[in-house]
Amino acid sequence: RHRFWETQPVGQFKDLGDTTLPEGPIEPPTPLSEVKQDPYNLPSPYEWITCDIDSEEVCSEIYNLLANNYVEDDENMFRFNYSKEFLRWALRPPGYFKSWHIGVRVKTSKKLVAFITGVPARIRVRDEIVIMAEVNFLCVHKKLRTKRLAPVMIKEVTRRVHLENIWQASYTAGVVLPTPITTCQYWHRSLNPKKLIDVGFSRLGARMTMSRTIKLYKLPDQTVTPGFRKMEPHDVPAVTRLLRDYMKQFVVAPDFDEDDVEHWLMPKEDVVDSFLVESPETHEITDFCSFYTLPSSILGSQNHSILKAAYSYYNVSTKTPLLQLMNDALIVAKKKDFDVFNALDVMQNEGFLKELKFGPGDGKLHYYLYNYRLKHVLRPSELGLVLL
Ligand code: MYA
Ligand code: JJ1
Repeated sequence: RHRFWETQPVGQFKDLGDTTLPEGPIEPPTPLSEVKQDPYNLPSPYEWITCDIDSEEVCSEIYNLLANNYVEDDENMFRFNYSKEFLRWALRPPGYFKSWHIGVRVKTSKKLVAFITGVPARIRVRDEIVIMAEVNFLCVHKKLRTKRLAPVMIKEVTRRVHLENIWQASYTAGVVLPTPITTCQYWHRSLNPKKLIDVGFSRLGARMTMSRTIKLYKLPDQTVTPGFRKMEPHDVPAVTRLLRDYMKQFVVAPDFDEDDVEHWLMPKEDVVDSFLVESPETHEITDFCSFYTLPSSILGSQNHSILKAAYSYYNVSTKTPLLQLMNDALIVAKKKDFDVFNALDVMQNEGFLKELKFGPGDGKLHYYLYNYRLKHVLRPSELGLVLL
């Protein structure tokens, strides 16, 4: 069934439910001298490149490859359109390795036709901190699909990760592979229902008119929580403490330090937005919410070419009810002209999705670990990890 994945150190379908297998690494590390020193062979028309994402030209080539060939929904109506600024943010976290930004070019034309990336992360699994690569942006040009290029790219990124003495990875996919640690549901909150309906992202509900629908999704102009404000640089230590304490409850979650929080959560225009609640009395930071900007190209519409989507990222509520905090997040997202606010049913998100008028989407997201076994599949609410 899975001729490539059956050869890899990942949980296999046949082992699901076998609780005699231990939790933890599936294979031990090998001495670095035993890691293959030269790249895997590509079919002869192609060559490996290490992408210099500092270069405006290279960044544009990656942007264009992804904008034309990356993930689509099941009816091919929308395609993720990560911005260049977003890609630079996603690919240059603290301690990143340039060698993990891997492209494939056609030797003769130098055209970029495939891409895969890793970035380093400390991920806590129960009470172990595991150094991992987060693998993302695997993309093969539409004209080169089903030629088994993806397994070579995955093996090459694995080799380059091993060369840094890192032996585990985390990744997500819309497809089922051996074997998910959990499967999450996408939920969507309409902010601009008329546009969403016009472009086929959503439909008029039964016994609903356009004007009733617009009224249903109306939001206040101003946030309601006293002390709700944008995160600022001086908040990094307090937000780190708040987040670290909150993330303890999840089985799998990032182990963020202040450098990570500064990189991943400081607001960056059109990339990531973060807000917090500072108690007007004590000036304590008690709550936090964030979302990232990931537009999609609209493939069929006469009237619109871009769907502006916000994706729920990390949220922490200790004092403000999560429902109210996320309602304020919706209010600021609407003000920033997002068309839709998306969220997965991870962490405590189930506690606000239905109440805040999110509806389930037609997409699922499967989460995976490479070379790390869990005894049991997790519930989405046990997962504290959001990948971009
Ligand atoms: S998920 C986003 C993936 N990208 C897209 O969906 C964009 C649009 N699609 C494409 O560009 C292509 O269809 C891709 C496959 C490139 C996805 N993850 O070359 P093929 C397996 C893993 O003939 P193509 C993201 O970026 C498939 O089951 N494997 O197929 C995270 C089959 O293997 P098997 C996948 O369609 C990526 C084989 O590939 C995926 O031309 C994490 C067929 O290859 C997928 N999304 O190309 C990667 N889709 O026969 C793993 C298909 O066994 C990282 N396949 O079923 C693992 C950790 C590595 C680091 C380890 C360090 C220690
Ligand atoms: O966005 C998604 N689905 C939308 C559009 C569906 C268009 C037809 N297929 C959707 N819309 C309904 C919204 C509605 C609003 C009012 C309330 C009820 C709901 O369902 C889906 C997620 O649901 N997105 C995708 O399919 C994109 C791919 C997802 C997998 C991504 C994996 C790759 C990431 C790797 O890093």
